[in-house]
Amino acid sequence: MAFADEYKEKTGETVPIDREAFVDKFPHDAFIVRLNLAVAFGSLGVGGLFGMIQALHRTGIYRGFVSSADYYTLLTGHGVLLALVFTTFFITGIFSWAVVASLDEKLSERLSKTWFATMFVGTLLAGLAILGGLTGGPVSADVLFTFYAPMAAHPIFYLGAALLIVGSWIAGVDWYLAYRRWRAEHPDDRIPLRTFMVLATMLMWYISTIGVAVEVLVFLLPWSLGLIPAVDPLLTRTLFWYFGHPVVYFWLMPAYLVWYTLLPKLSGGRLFSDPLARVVFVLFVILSTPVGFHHQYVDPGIPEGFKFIAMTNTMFLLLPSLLTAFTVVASMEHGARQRGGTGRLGWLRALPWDNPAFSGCALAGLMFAAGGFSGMINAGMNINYLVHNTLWVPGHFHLTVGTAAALTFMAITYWLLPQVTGKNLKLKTVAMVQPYTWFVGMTLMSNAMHRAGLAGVPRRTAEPQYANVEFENVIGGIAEMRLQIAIGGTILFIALLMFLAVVVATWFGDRSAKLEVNSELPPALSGPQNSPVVLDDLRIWALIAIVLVVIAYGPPLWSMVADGLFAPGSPPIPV
Ligand code: HAS
Ligand code: CU
Repeated sequence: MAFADEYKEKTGETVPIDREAFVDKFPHDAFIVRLNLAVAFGSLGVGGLFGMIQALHRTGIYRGFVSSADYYTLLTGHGVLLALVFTTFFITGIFSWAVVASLDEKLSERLSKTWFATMFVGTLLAGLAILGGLTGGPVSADVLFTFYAPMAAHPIFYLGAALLIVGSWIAGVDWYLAYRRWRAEHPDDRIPLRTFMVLATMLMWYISTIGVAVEVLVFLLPWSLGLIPAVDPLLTRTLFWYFGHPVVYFWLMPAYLVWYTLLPKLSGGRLFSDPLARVVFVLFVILSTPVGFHHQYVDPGIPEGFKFIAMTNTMFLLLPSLLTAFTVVASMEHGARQRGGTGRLGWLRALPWDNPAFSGCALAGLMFAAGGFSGMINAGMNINYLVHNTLWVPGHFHLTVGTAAALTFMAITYWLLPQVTGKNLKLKTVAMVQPYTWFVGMTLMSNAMHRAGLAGVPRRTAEPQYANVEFENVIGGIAEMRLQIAIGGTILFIALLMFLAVVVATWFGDRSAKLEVNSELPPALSGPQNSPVVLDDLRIWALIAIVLVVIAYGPPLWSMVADGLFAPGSPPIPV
């Protein structure tokens, strides 16, 4: 029912609608965004529950939920539902909003329904395969969210994963076509920043998902169907990690889109520099992919020289995030000073810490500073041997994907949901406290995970038998770290329930005549006109990205396939 009719039915009065919300202007696109958000938040709830169960299980605090054998089923569900499903659907949702809102151009109704349905069916198949593991039947997929060989899943898991990715490809086409329609009418304009960010992210996504698509469609799926006798674990792992690093920027870049384009407004100011934001996204396009070997430093069969190239590229790849830290904090400071903030650090107090959309993004950024730091440690070839496969690594990625991305996504939902539902936020006090609750839970959990990793506690296990290890020179011991992880994990689950309560209350609330938020974005202090037009020519950056990928991956991949496509192992090439 149209909003005006519904209002009249309820109140008997006719109201002039003074809303120019996204949902009023683009009802179908708002519907698509809502569909994506619904799947994202459903996965978030289930995946988060699995997370709390694991935290309690592996720390030995409470082991009554599942057996240690089923732990891996839950661990797979946790990783897939949160890192792959929640993120992807939230991203396709917010990207659809970003493209439509910044171009003032609708998406294709047919195409958007198609990509959503493809992704949704894929998710159902993969989800069923994973949960099948709990039944003890023939369908299972206890392969963890990295799902490479030699562990094997039921074919429907691989099929589901493939559909999720193919759906995201079609979504990219939908956004690109909207851009083309806009371009036909605006031949000389610069690409609006939000759309530029979406297109750059998708370009990186196309280049990097080729690896996982080949892995799944050429190797894992035929292998699980019994069509080929064996796969080469090194080759399939390499194809996975070719995709496995850029996928983390597929999660991060949408958070950066929020930090660059929305956080300055939420802070009360304007983006410091639009050109710098474009440079950052171009750097991600170029450098995100030729670094995957930093996940394989300990793998035999990959020449050290190529691992070294990956390490060097990874260190260059810190640059876009360091530039982001500068630009985003400068924009926040500008906002704070507009709000009357003064002093060298005193301006921090003038920021709207009681607005959850703001505080969530700012706390996510703060935690990412720590997560980025542990990433630098991971990236060093020699120091990686100390932390690889320990609990340090989950400590790192709960700060990055689990906070920089996830908390930003939750925070901006408080701002976005009213605009795609036409309903003002409910349970505002719960929303206000929620980002802080997440922050406290994550501080406890990730800190203890990093320290436990240094003490040698392994990741990916239900039975880390380290109860009696004394860990000298640092406060507390293993028991204290386990307690912190369990308490932190439980607090995080509570924060998640708070978030979902706000979402559900808002979603099922009444539509509002006037929205408390609006989507007008102030222009950047330094606008796109201050940067060269070539920055927007994504074809050039794609070409450079592909050349770097060929240099980084060509020779090692060739040596892996040269000894037979399905044969395990390969002779190292001297460098
Ligand atoms: Fe990572 C492993 C290296 C970033 C996710 N990473 C992982 C895994 C995941 C993951 C999921 O080199 C595990 C995979 C598995 O299951 O095995 N990572 C890095 C490096 C970066 C990095 C160098 N990672 C991420 C991001 C992720 C993510 C982003 C998800 C979203 N990572 C590694 C390596 C491994 C690894 C190795 C393999 C480890 C192993 O041995 O297995 C860099 O991109 C980080 C750069 C970031 C910074 C921080 C900049 C600070 C900013 C904050 C600004 C502040 C604001 C707020 C806005 C340099 C931008 C201010 C607030 C106020 C109040 C003022
Ligand atoms: Cu990586």
